[in-house]
Amino acid sequence: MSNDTIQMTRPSEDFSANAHIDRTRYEELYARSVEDPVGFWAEQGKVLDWIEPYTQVKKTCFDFGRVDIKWYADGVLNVAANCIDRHLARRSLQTAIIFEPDDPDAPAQHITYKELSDKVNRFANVLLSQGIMRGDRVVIYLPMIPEAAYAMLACARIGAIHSIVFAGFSPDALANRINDCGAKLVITADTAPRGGKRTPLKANTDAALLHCSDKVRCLVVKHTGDQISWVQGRDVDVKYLMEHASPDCPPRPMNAEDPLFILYTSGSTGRPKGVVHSSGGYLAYAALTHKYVFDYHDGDIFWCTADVGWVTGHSYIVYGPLANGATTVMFEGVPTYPDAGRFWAVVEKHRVNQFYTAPTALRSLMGQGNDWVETYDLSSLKLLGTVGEPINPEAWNWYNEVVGKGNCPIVDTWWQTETGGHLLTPLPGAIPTKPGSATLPFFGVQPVILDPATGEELTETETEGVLAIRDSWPGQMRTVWGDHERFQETYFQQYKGYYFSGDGCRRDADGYYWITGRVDDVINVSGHRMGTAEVESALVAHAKVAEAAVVGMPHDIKGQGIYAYVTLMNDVEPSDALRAELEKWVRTEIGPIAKPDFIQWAPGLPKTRSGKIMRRILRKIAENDTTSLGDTSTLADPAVVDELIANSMYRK
Ligand code: 6R9
Repeated sequence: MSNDTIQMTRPSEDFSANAHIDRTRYEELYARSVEDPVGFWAEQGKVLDWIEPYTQVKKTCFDFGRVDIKWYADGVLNVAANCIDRHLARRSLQTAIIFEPDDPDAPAQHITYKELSDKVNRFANVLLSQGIMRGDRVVIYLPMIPEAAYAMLACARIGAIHSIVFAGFSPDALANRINDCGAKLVITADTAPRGGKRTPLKANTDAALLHCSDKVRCLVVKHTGDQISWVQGRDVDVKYLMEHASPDCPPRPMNAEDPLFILYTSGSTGRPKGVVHSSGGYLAYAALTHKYVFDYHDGDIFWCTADVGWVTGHSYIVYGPLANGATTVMFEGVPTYPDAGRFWAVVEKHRVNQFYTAPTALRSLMGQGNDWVETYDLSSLKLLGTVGEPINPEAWNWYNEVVGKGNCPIVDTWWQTETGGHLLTPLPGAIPTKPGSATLPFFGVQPVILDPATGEELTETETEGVLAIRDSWPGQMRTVWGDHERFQETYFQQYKGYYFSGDGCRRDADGYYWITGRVDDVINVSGHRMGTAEVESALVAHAKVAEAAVVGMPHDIKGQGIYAYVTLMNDVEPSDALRAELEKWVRTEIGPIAKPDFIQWAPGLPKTRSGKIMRRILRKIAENDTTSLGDTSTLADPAVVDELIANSMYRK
């Protein structure tokens, strides 16, 4: 037995006996899913209701230059009808969405499937009245309020493509996304309460729209009633129009491959990419993973704490749960407001059964002491999940013992915006877990570990390299909006014949996968992806900055922090005031999540003779690991490195 085996936590017999999938079933189904993917997915696609059933199941080509991914291509369905209408016969009075507001004293809302249907139909009619048609793009810039789900489903109902922009992003970031996808309409709210503070979403949208076509209209949800400015002829009060709209809007039949949404995500180069997801394959995959990975049973209360601005919110607050007729919690607030017991207060209040969050939140709560957890009755919990970044064993054990009381399996789910749903994850009734490992693949997923230098598949069980996926799964992204070339180059060029994830990975003697983090220039700050290139371009856009290089640094709570090396213009003197100014600048250029944790003044950056910045060295300095800088012989000026080390965050 390997050391890794010793730390295994097995699901209890009770849990396995009641789970959808136990060990035998997992092995059987997994084998079938990779030996006969067409047969397997033909069967699984029945999780949805189809207006026209599919006869073609899978048509995928991973050959570089001709990458083409299609699932259920001749099937016709409507995503909103699958998330709402088909449940009405049995569940019209069941709660679909529990809305828990930021203010703990404000009442929660229980929105039934019937009410959800009413709201979404009206919202869809409002969109139609604004001239939105099938295939048009609609940007959603909303807080975590039920209207965000109504807006998504209303788009799906009429065949419009939504693109949600996280409410923490700045006006510039919003404008770039509106322009990139050519949106006709943006949906926002007056202001967004979060942790007792308010974000001026409408004012941000006003600022963004100055940089967009004057044809873009703006629907406003009056949520807080805060004072906002109003542009006649452009701005529209959604709630008012919904009251006057018909509660009946027939769902539009859509092809399985019609895009459902675009979601922008950071990559290692250039501007964020618009990841495009399909209607049929995406929804089937979100529904199946939600059911099996969280072992969701009828009547359970499911809570995913993500924001709908990220893919986790798309797949596991809205689409997966609602496709399964579940009750899903939407939480407007933050884990630490009004105090560090908020998550657990909400679990107790709504009798939550499955709870899904990010390691960064757990690490920040862990530091506040166990009393915050122990005050509340968490006996409703059956399962816990994590997503977004590797979880350190210390946080895993705390989650398991203090939150789960040793009774709840933990699913550590590895996936990406691009993958639509979970790829590596334990199935809780089937697979023993190890703290920090995403364990084994979901049905139909064929992970491979490649040698980063040669691209060869490493076939030994115990090995380490980069993680790629052989073949396709229905939830896979289909393209980058407006740039299929970029899609191919980003994911299929470096290692031909595979989808390349950008993550490093180790496989242990039991065949378990351990994600070691990104191997590209993407950093993961509190589970949010940030391209170093984006932060660099924001910094160099400042008049006093000549050059900037950004890398990740270890951070106790956030997992990774942002470490920026900044070279100032010749006549500019460094100062603490300038440091604060640059931090503020990045916040307004991109958003608060991109604010550097440390800015180091760098009179020079380590460059090769051809002028390429040697990021490897900058990473080592930011990690305070300067004993093994590796080969520095190609540096144009080695003295630069000593100077940077002497002035690093750790030496000051
Ligand atoms: C769903 C989501 C994707 C990147 C991914 C990886 C990291 C996500 C993880 C994990 C270790 C896990 N990541 N889940 N790393 N263990 N369970 O987070 O999507 O925002 O696109 O980020 O997040 O590095 O490549 P996205």
